[in-house]
Amino acid sequence: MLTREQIEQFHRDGFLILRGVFQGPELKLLQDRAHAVAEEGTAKQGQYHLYHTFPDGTKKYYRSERMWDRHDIFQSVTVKPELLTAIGQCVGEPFAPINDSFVCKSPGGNVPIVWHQDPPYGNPAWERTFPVPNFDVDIYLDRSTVENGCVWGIPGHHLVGHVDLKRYTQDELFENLGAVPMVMEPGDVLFHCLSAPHGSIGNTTNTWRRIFYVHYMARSVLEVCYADWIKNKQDPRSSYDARRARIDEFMAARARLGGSSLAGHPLKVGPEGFEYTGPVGTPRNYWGTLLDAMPADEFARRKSLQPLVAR
Ligand SMILES: O=C(O)CCC(=O)C(=O)O
Repeated sequence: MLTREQIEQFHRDGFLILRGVFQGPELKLLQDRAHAVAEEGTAKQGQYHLYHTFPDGTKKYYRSERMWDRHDIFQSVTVKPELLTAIGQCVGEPFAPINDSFVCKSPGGNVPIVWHQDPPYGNPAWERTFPVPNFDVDIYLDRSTVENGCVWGIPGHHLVGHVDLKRYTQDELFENLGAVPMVMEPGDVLFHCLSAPHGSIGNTTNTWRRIFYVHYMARSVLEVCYADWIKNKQDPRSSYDARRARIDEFMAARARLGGSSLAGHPLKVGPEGFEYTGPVGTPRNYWGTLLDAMPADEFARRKSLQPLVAR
């Protein structure tokens, strides 16, 4: 369970690190199955793997999609009660797991992820951030360090919608604007807001750096921010209701692996998905409330990515 201070930090910075959420045999199985997916992708076998193309035309595996359909463990960790509790405390309304992916920096792979905001915030039409908190949940499978290409984030700019990152070089974004390296251990979890500027350098070490990403959302976030996903009728799971319906499947996978149930946790499953029922949480539409209270000059300063004054 998060403390009030952790929740406030999350809403202030747009990033929150949770230490040691996954441990022991659960973490080991997750690492092993993720490694099997990485080996498959590296060998250019199977489906839904992504490859980075270097200027000389060579390709390097760096990402896979649809992890939930590959092994029970990916569904099981997605519904770990302690994790769902922390998510519910930060969202402030019912939510469901909507999307997942796996980013894999192999030893010496040297694939950078250039600075960006995640969809939909690369689009300048998003002048303000949607009022319901929207963040990725990043489950770390390996030690992630400055040397092996950890994620860097610029805290404090996630409420102001699109930010013009192209005004700056990649070096400036890493060095001059208050970027922080997210140094993580296996089993740690990072909450990162989709709207928060972030990027990472390539991995030139002999270590792996792998992260399982899960995007949980409230209904309104999917239906407004990702309306195009729903319109894609080729994906039978496109609607919120269809994705929310997978919760039972995920809980069954967790039970098969002997994982803990929701019993004893401040959580319930309702028609709109998981609901946090404890006392220390986030009010509905909280980012809208924060934005309404933000003076215009502060909004403009955050939008321009000027370094924030000491808080
Ligand atoms: O894992 C990383 O280095 C960053 C991944 C990322 O930002 C993304 O997939 O949007």
